[in-house]
Amino acid sequence: MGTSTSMNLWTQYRSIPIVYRIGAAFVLGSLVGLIVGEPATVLQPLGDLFVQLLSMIVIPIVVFTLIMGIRQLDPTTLGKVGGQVVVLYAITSSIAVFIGLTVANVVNPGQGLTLTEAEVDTEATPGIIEVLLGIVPEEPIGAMAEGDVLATMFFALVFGLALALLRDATDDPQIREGAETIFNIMETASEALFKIVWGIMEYGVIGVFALMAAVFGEAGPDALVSFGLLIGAMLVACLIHIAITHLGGLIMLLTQQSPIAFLVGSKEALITALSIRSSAGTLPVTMSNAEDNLRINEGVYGFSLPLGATINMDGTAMYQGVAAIFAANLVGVSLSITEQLMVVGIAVLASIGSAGVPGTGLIMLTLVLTQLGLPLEVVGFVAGVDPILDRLRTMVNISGDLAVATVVGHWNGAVDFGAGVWDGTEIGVP
Ligand code: DAS
Repeated sequence: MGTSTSMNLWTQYRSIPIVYRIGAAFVLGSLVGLIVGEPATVLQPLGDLFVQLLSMIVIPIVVFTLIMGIRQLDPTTLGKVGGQVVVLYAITSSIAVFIGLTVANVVNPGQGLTLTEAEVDTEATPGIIEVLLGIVPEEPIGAMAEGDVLATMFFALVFGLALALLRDATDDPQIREGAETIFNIMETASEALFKIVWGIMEYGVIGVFALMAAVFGEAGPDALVSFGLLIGAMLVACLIHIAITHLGGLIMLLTQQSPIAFLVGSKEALITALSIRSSAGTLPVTMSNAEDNLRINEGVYGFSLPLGATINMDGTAMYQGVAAIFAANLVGVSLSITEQLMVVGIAVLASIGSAGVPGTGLIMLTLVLTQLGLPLEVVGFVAGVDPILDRLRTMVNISGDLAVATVVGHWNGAVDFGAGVWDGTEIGVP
């Protein structure tokens, strides 16, 4: 094949929007995994590279974007924005658990299955006090090095606020100018990081293909068939929550914007979340969608999205409800309303202490099952298909993060949605 022909093919390939190339890789990878089976897991390292590339820039993006966000926001409004974000996170996560429990009570996943013996890790996530204290880093650079998003956010928030106050409330012109210079440097760094994000997404076509081939190669049709009801119940609950809570309640009711436009503007982040099962790893793409497509003010998303990637996990909370009913059915018991309300409380609180990384929901399940006195073997039992369930959870987590950011941006006059009616056309996305 001549050079010009291959160049022409390459140009045509690049002309296809990245999100469609990644979506095709997702489907093809799944089919290859189901056809080839176990040998397909040899592709796993190519998928791991994609996740590592995204993880590589999570901390820098959180630091620079959050500080840039504060630059946009007048420090006095941060309290208002922060309060609105946290309250909406708690409300939507609670609704998610109720939806999960309701759907599971109707579908009744796990009935007719018999529990097999399995070793599980019973280490529960840290207590709520420990989690809250852990937000203040003893060593900020250490927290960044360890990828502790919450502690990094806290330090970036405090540093950004200090810079903003130096810029706005100091008589010394030299200090004011210095603060502005640091902000300018960070703005350039933030732009450079978003350039890297789109470069990583180019590789994502290969990474997503490999990830899906490996997971379906390992799980195979038998695993899928035996857990069909569990996956089905989770899928239905996710769709109901996204449709009613995120699109109906948050986007249409609270911002009067088009839900389709919201989905179109969030698609890269949703597909990435489905592919890599990590809210933290998806964060660079989530922020890019907030900036370029949903056109939310950096002052809002720069604060709400890193926080959301860590503490706002609607999908994860919902899964605790679905899996609790599945576990109860596996051992032939039914959960009382009080026990199911306990699941709501545990799921919402535990999600605060859980990081947005693969498998968080599975670890959280040990906490819920312990509290309910249900056998921990269930965690090992569902672990086989968790890579698939985790993708659904993470997608809902990201959808909730972006929907809340859109509402809070709208409330604070910080969403321009294309100067009026935002028709969902992609803006600035290669
Ligand atoms: N994978 C988690 C996340 O990144 C969600 C989960 O495991 O429940 O949000």
